[in-house]
Order: sequence, then structure tokens, then C-alpha cells
Amino acid sequence: MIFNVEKETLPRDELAALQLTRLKNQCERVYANVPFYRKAFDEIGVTPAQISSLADLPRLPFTEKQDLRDGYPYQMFAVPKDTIVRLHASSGTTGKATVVGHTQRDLDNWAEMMARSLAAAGLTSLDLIHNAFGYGLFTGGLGVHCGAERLGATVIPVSGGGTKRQVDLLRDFGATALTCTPSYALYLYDAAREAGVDIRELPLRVGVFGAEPWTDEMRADIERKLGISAVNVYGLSEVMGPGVAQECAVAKCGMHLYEDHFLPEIIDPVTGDVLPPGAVGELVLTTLTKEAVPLIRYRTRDLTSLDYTPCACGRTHVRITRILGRSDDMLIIRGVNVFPQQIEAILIDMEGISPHYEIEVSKAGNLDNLEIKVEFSEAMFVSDEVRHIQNREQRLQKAIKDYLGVTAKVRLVEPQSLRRFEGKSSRVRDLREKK
Ligand code: DLL
Repeated sequence: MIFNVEKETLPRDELAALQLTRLKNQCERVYANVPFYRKAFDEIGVTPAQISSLADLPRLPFTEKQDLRDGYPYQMFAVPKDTIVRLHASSGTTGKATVVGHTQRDLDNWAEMMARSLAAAGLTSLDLIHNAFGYGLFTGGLGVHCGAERLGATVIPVSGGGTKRQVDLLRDFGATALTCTPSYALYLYDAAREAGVDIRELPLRVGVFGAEPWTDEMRADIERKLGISAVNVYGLSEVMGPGVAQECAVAKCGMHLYEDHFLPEIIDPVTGDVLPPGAVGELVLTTLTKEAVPLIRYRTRDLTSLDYTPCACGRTHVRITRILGRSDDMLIIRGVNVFPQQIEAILIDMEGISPHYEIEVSKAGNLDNLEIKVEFSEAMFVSDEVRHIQNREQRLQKAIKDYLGVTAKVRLVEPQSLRRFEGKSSRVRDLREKK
């Protein structure tokens, strides 16, 4: 079902006209109300009045996460504080938090986009949504919650944590949809098995997963284990939260980005040049309707590409392909660029291996050392002999060498021995000194 047929299937020329009107308006507003933008526009000698076509977008300045940190807490706000009705913040791994405010209209738009997303995932007002994204400053919980209510579905605000209890709730309440990180879906599966609950026998039929990178192989694994259809939801707190882009259940081929609210570009992360459709690079987003904290050309650091080919679902909005990683997550191992998702795809493809892994990069003398620990599955643990384990380790090492061109030491470890995550997973440890 398409939640907002008018907006989600707008012919592309009408969409472009709407975007231009909104872009001009956003530029006027940030120039008038946010000193950071007035200075940035002045420095490159552009005034909002000079923007006469969408092709002018690359002339505008970028906004970086650091700019939001520097403006902590309220300097990027474009509206008086008394019109802010909610604050969210992302803690980030380094440095200060970034604080994002929302006006009532911002929250209304967000709820609508999230409702569009849940509908695109195949949900309706008849569904019961077990929302295991964390509630709080993190945008996942409340973002999905308000979207579910806007759809008219029943939302169960479980939040993160208390995994045993979550299994009971899934079984007793009979949720038809699960929303959480993909790694937590697998964690729930393990916990359910331990409790003797087979999720496949429950009414659960749809999973909407996001907030961290995952692969098609992981999707297949989750769909098989939980007996559901799993789709991808994308978003980031600086720009809004979950529901910036959503994969449709019809095609499962990239995530429709709500272009009536966001203008996407793909740039070369090193030069900043705009890349053509289809090229992989960093996603840059300009908000078109945000009132409280509008952002011009925000560098997300997420690597993806834009797909403008028509989609079987009938939505006209561009699709971003699955996030391949973050430009700042890329590991350079003996000169070779490697993304953790590439390693994950190889691991999950091998039979007898569970999707739980850890990547550690260290220095041995001057050389980079890559070690991957991955759990073998319960079934293999019970049945396998030591020599089979060694054989699998060697096969994985060879596959990694063949596909990625790096030498890795792979160690298969016992089921349940690696860390589990209730929110976003963190599977990479880089112990090398940063220059
Ligand atoms: O993670 C918002 C969100 C909540 C999205 C729930 C989806 C579901 P932040 O904490 O600000 O916001 O983190 C944003 O998470 O820049 C990506 O690097 C990553 N991310 C989000 N969704 C996906 C996804 C939320 N579907 C950062 N695939 C983003 C890969 C994702 N990475």
C-alpha cells in the first residue's frame, strides 16, 4: 500500500518543481536565521536569490557533522526556542553530541514519512508493531512509534533491552511486525530458541530493520530464521531519524528516499565533486521542509548510489542502494580498502557459520594484521570434528583473499561466545595508532 499516493507517485517534473520552490525557501530561511549559513553563503559569494534551478545546488556550501558539534547545543536552530517541541541528540563515538530540535510541523512530517515507510514495508492499520528500537534521545524508538500511530497500527513500545521478556511479549501479544536493528533481530532469534520459542510459528510476518549497515546475505538469514519478510529502513538523527528512505516490500531493491522532503546528491568523499547517477559515493542530503534545524548539503558519510530507474511498486522517488558502509568506517589494510560489510557478506555465505563476528585490526611490526572471529552455528558445533573446523577456517581465509585481496586470520569460535548488541552493533576494533 502507498500511504501518500499523491506525493509518493508525483511525476518527476512536478517533483523537481516542488523541490526547487522548497529549496529556495530553505535557503532564504537559513540565510536569514542561522549565522553559520549566512557566513558560509557570504564566504563563497552566493545569495539565496541567485538560486534559480536545482542545478545550482552544487554551488552551495556543505554542512559537516563537525559544524553541528561546533554549534552545540542550539546555534544551528533556525526558529525561536519556544516553537521547539522535542529535542533529540546523537552521542556519536567521538566528540560532543549533536543536538537536533523539531517543531510540531517537523514531527508531523516525520510521522508521515515513517508511516509511508511502514506502509511500504507491507504494513497496515491492522498490524501490531513490536518496536524494539531504543526510546530516548536516539531517534529510532520515538520515530518509528509516531509513524506506527500515524498509520493507525497498534504499536508496542518495547524499546531495547530485556531480551528474554521481549521473547515473551512477541509470543503473548502476537505482534505481526518487528522493528529493530538487524543484529538485534538475530539476537532475539537466539534468545527465543533458548526459551524454546520458534518465532516462525508466531504471527510475526514483517521486519523493518535499520540504524546499522547490513547485507543481502544477512537479510536472507533473518528471513529464513524468523520466517518473515525483512526490509531496510534508513535515516539519521541530524536530518530527521528513521524514515528518510525505505525499501518497498514489492521490489526489495533499494530504499525510496522521500524526495519531496530531501534533496539527495552523491559526491566523491575526497574531492567533494558531485557524481552521476549510479556511481557509488557519499550521500549528501539537503532538507527541504525542516523548520527547526534545516541543513544544506549535509555530508552523511554514508556510502551508496542513486537509482532513478522506475520501480515496480509505482513510487517515483529515487532509490538509494543498500548502505555499503561509512566513508569513515573504511579499513585500509596493507593499502587495500575494505569495508566490514564486504567481510560480513563472505562470512554469512558460508554454511555452518553464524552471522556473529568481530573484526580486529592491529599492527605486527609495520604490517597491518587482520583477524576475524566468527561463531560457528550450533548445529556445526555439535556435529563437527576439529579438522572440519580448520578446513572451514582455511576456506574462509581463501575467500577473503580471493574477493577482497587481503590476508586475514579467521578463527571459528564457540556459539554464543561473542558480544551481542541490543542497539547498534559495533563489530570492528581498530587497535592501530591513528596518524
Ligand atoms: O540510526 C536513525 C535510525 C533509527 C535509522 C532506526 C533507521 C532505523 P543515528 O543514530 O543518527 O540515526 O545514526 C545514523 O546510522 O548515518 C548510517 O550510518 C546508519 N544507518 C541508519 N540506517 C541504516 C541502514 C539512526 N538502513 C547512521 N543501513 C547513518 C545502514 C544505516 N546504515
